[in-house]
Amino acid sequence: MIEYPHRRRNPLTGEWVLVSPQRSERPWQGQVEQAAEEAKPQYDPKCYLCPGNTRAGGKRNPEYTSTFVFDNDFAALLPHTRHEIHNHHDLLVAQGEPGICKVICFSPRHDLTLASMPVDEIERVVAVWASEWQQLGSRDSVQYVQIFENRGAMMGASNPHPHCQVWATADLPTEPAKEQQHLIAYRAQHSACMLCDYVGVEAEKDIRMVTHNESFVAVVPYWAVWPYETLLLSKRHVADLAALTAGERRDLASILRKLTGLYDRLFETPFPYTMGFHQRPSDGEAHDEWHLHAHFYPPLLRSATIRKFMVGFEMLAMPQRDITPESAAARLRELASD
Ligand code: H2U
Ligand code: ZN
Repeated sequence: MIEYPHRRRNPLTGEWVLVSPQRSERPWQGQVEQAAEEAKPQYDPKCYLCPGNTRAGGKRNPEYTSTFVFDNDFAALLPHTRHEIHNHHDLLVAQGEPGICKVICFSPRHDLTLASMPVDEIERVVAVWASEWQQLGSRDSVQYVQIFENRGAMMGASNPHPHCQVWATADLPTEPAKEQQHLIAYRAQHSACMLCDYVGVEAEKDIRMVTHNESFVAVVPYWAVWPYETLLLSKRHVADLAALTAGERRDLASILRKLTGLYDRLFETPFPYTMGFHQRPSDGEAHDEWHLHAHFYPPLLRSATIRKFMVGFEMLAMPQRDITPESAAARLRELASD
């Protein structure tokens, strides 16, 4: 293991992260505090996602009993926008961006999370993700479908009721576009899939692996930026959620429950994060280079309230971390064996 300051390359984006392992020995300056957590009711009459309640837009939710999908009442993208370019000046380029934004409630229960839902209920969520991805992606105007969950007030989630969002866009957004470019280049150079190779490397080294099952692995990637960032990868080379077998969907549900449970135990707090799936674009091409994966980006550093900020050098130069991905993985793995 490298014990001096070094930078590591993210092969998915080509971006580098500065790792300063010598600094994680510095005196402890943060205080360990537990965030006060209120017990949540199973049903909250004021929640706009609970069954039977009225949303901010005035629409009423049905008395749903499993998952529930609706069009976001405050959508960032609108379907009838014209996809036209406005460049009156080379320095002032804009383009109309048509799209669709939906919200998916995971459960009628206000108090559950992925970590506390039964696996068969998470499996239903996985099935809804797959069908939303497929349905939205099959529209001519949609090139890419992003499924993501913001969890916790720290990440801007507006409501604790378990839910995620789906945004479908007419263009390939920045992050998946970077990944696609690097996946294609790796495939051309190595005649192999980057992420299939990466699953092999991590399985062999076994120092950044957090948990795994027959179909999925969760690792703290070698190039992680956030202290406890993880990458969830399918073992089989599949490009999207819809291509998973029933067994793989179940394994995905089960590893999601496991991983989010480990996160919650890490600082004994409901762990905030943004997570989301990267899948092949929905532009009608085969995209053999794509390999289904999910990124978990949690902001916490040392306790329920002490988070990492991306400021200073990180904003102006490059991201930096002290605790190594290997020690973050070891901490999460220890919790798995408790
Ligand atoms: P977040 O918790 O990740 O912010 O997601 C909640 C979404 O739900 C958010 O995008 C939408 C917000 O626009 N929303 C509705 O569509 N209807 C409502 O009544 C409130 C919130
Ligand atoms: Zn609710």
